[in-house]
Amino acid sequence: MLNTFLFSALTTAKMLPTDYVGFTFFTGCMAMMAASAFFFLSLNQFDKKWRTSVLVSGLITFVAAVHYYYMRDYWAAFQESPTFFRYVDWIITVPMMCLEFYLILKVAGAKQSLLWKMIFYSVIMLVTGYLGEAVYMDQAAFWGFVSGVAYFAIVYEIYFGEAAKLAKAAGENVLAAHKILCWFVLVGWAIYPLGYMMGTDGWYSSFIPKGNIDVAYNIADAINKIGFGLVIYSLAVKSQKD
Ligand SMILES: *C/C=C(C)/C=C/C=C(C)/C=C/C1=C(C)CCCC1(C)C
Repeated sequence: MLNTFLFSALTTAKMLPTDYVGFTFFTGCMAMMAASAFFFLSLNQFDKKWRTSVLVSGLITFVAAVHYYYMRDYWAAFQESPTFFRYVDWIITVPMMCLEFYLILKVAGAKQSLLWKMIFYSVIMLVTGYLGEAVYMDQAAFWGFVSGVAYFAIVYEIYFGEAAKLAKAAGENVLAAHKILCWFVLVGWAIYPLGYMMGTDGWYSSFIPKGNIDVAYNIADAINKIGFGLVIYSLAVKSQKD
């Protein structure tokens, strides 16, 4: 028994054809790797002004690819949510997504304080989310609520705050890209709290069906990280043309 367990933990674990969660970890890993290669290999075509933004797109998917490589293994070995790796990934990549907002708004004079404000909100959002999901699971609804408030602070900032004002002053290409990124945050990021409510217990449990939290998170990550990167990539291509 112990031997079989060690065997599966130390070598490639067997995957059942019905393991759809494992499937999303594998495809998620592959998609993040492919996206990173795409962004990195495109860097040469951009001048200095846009290169940093596209580089950050590639770093976001690359950091995710490395975490997916571990999460995929962890799931295969234990059939359990790799919550720890998940949050380590998010605490690195979500601030990098805030950095993308800041970088494209710099042409309109974005200050570093905007960047730090958004990073602050995202750290609160993720630390409290982790507390509810992994530490104080019997208070998941409370911590999820605190996390949700921080999430809405980000949404407010990009739709109505300083970031929104800067976007209007940054020219039509940046404004168009900013608007799409806003949609990613409002709709694409909303999948995460939904997944959280599917995987934890709280007042919402009577109407949110129980489901696998990892499937929701894996789909959301692929949409948001690769999608975000592609918006930045297209903005760079477009701005370089005109
Ligand atoms: C690449 C990873 C991204 C964009 C992760 C985003 C994560 C969130 C927007 C998570 C939000 C949560 C809430 C709003 C409430 C419940 C707890 C969280 C952490 C799942």
